[in-house]
Amino acid sequence: MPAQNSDVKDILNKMADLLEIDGANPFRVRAYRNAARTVSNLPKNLTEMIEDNEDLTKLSGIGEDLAGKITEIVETGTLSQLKKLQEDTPPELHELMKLEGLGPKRVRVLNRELGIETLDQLKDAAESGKVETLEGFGKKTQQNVLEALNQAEGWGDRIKLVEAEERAEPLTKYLKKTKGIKEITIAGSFRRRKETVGDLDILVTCKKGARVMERFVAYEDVKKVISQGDTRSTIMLNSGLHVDLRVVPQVSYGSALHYFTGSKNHNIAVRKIANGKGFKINEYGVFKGDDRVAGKNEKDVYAKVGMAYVEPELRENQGEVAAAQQDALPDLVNLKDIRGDLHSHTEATDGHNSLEEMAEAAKKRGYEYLAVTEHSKKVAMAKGLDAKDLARQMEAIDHLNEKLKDIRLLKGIEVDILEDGGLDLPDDILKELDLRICSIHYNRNLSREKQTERIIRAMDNPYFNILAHPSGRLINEREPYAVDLQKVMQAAKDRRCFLELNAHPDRLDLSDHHCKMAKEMNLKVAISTDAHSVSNLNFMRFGIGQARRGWLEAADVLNTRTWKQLKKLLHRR
Ligand code: DGT
Ligand code: CA
Ligand code: CA
Ligand code: ZN
Repeated sequence: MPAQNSDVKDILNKMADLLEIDGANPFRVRAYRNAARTVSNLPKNLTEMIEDNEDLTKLSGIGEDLAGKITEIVETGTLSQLKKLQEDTPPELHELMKLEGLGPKRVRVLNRELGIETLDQLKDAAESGKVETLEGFGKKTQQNVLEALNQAEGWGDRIKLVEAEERAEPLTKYLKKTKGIKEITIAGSFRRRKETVGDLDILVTCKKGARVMERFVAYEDVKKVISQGDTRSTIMLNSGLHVDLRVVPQVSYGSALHYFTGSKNHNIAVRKIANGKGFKINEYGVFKGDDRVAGKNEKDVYAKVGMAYVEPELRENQGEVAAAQQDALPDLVNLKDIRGDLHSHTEATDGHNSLEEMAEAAKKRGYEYLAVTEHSKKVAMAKGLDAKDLARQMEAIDHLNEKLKDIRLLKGIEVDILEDGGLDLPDDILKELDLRICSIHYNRNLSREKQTERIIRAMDNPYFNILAHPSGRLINEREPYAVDLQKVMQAAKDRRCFLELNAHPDRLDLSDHHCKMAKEMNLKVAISTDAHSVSNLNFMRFGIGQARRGWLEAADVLNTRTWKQLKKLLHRR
């Protein structure tokens, strides 16, 4: 099984972690981290690049040595050097490093002084007060460690939606080749576009169930067959992901799709309504007595019990059931409603493509505009722009816009919000831009009050337009910083600012819950990809999924507007 880009990224990051714990040269550690970042933003599949003999050393931050390692990972699925390092390091040590507030230095101290190798051992040590006695730790750190352990408990069980897509795509392609297969759909949380997925639930219609199952368990990426039957089987992939497969007859397809899409709570609520009307509902159909009165397609299942069709993203039993009975469901935003992207980076900072390449890619998507929003100077590790650099880029954009047809580049910036709530670039350059998105990358550890105040103070600047990735979380990697988002949203509304729903699958920040909160406050949200390459513009679909989970309609989304309309909205006063 050739490795996916995300596998390569994970292995490179693991190398960096282990080297760091080992006390290796920081430059070496950083080289691995940069390479991991490059890989995760690549426009292409590494397997294909290697097959096509493309020169990997042309990629930013990748020399001969790393190119060789990446090739080894892609071809073998692992890295021999990593294996060696892992043998010398207790396996959970790098999990410890991921905890907020515990860098490699501290993990080394914990390991050396207390012999800690696992999360459980760390928990014991922190609970019994041993951690605070260590040099450089103290009571507060110990408390933080306990909190971080709590938060981390859920990680690892669920994978990001993007990774689920990467695993699902080759598998469904493979299954589709089975003779006699009619329908194939991935149901469950995947179909509901949940930001993380526990396992995959694949639903198939086929007359010969056993034939599908034989092919399923023979998939090359299977690590273990957990169960195998004629209508239902479960496998575990090498990555640890479980996949359930069900085969149902065509007459039950709609009901089965409804059942296995879930959520469980949504199903239970629908079943209750059905029962109240004298129907029985299960994965085989809707029944009145012994008669199947619906089941072939999903829309009929809802219609039969007196409900409007509920889009999968809404099926969380969060009010959608009652709304469907009253025919009062929202008309959810669609990918085709989006007229442009309001957050992107180019090779001027840490992106991988030129202005022109990004513009052409946006045009190809049918967009009217693309905002170029590089980091500001404070973010030195991403080569953030100072006022002079920015002025130069603005000129380049003006120049290019004269040439471009059917697409307009917007002159923007992703300006850092400083600790005191100031912005990282002077007003006299900010005011020349088409839009300003503002974000926090440093001083994440302020108290909830201070962080909230800091953001609101930044919004007092009349050039503040959009708060980017508002909570700062990275899914399964970093918790949000402490902040009162409701208060921030109210302040944004009062000042005619907006919030971003960052569509990058590692972020999806705002959460679905916060999207809904914004909608209820009538605060518009920008769905933006934070693209660092042309292919990243495709992340828009994840943002759309999240927005739909948050009940957003086209009118709730800023970038469904034409540039003419948008321009007015961005002009505060
Ligand atoms: P996940 O895998 O944790 O991300 O979440 P789901 O929603 O995919 O859950 P999963 O894989 O356990 O089950 C798939 C669907 O099957 C679930 O969304 C609804 C349905 N289902 C599973 N167990 C039950 C149940 O006990 N009652 C009902 N009504 N539906 C169930
Ligand atoms: Ca599932
Ligand atoms: Ca399942
Ligand atoms: Zn960005």
